Amino acid sequence: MKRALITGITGQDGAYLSKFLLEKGYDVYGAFRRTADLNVNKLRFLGVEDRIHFVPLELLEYSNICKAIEKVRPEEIYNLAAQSFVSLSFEEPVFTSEVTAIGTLRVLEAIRAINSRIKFYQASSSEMFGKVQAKPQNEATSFYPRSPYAVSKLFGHWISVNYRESYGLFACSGILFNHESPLRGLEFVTRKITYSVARIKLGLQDELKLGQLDSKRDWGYAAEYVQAMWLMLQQEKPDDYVIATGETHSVREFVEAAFEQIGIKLEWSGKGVEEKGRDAKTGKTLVSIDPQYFRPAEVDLLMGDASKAKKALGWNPKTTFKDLVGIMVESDLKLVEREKKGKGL
Ligand code: G4F
Repeated sequence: MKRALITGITGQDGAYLSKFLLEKGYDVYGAFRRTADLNVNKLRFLGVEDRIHFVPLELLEYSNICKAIEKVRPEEIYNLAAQSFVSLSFEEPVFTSEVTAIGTLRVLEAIRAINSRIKFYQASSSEMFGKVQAKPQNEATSFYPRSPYAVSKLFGHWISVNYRESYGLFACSGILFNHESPLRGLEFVTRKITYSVARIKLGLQDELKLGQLDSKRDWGYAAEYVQAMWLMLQQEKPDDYVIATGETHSVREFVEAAFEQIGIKLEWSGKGVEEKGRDAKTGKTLVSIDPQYFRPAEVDLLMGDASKAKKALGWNPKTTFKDLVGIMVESDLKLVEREKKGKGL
């Protein structure tokens, strides 16, 4: 039985990857931070929380990472842990860098010291393309990060490449474009939208307040993206791959599609911070702008070209943008109904 160690096991990707690896017959070890409550909600949602071996691991402590690796003796390590909220990285740039950038280096150093045959997956991000230098973006596109988060991810990416080239580590970097699901954190725009739409439908909320409506993202389905992580580590040689759908949609389009799911057509009026989205039938304001959600520097457009992954890994995204919105709204309608009855998740 192969052993995999996953950092960031309690997040969206950690949960989907755990389920996927368990189905492949892996023994899955999940790293958790002793300083935070162990929140297994996402793992429970997928019905796998009882099958994970939890190990304490703190990315800020080198010796702690070594202990976890020595104890687990994994064949594969998936480094998914990060301070991954772009907005927060402007408020906490030093912490973000310590965890997201130097944390990755600590894991690589520990692998090099303990067992350089361990295969390593680094969760890189399309945010590294930032102010994009080409459209669509692929593995050859120059990076131009626009936030402390993206700069940290870029360090994690290059240090993984560097350890592969310098020390022969089997280190792969998956440059994943935005990937969403019912397990996405509520701080991210897609889930904030679908959860709010469900609350509006069930009469628990009047309005949804958002920031930049015209940012465009390449949104895929997270459950499919974790398969690509595993596939990268099963290749003969380590390499880096862009994982994306190849389609781009604005936040505005996501909002419109989400309201359509509950039978509401939105009509827009006004400009800038005065813009409103109204129910075309009733005229009721459902969406407005709150400048607190604007960022000091924005990434305007992301659109990935995953040709390399399609060819080399045989990976293909299947869920369409419309289906993704549908899956998320439907799941949140069920969740909010339960919450309304006082049952929670
Ligand atoms: O959902 P977001 O916060 O995701 P963002 O910044 O694209 O980053 C996510 O995807 C990356 C992959 O490219 C990951 F690396 C990263 O860890 C994270 O998972 O924001 C998407 C867009 C932005 O342009 C933002 O300004 O939505 C815009 N937006 C508009 N109103 C909002 C809001 N974002 C959030 N979070 N909340 C809003 O109210």
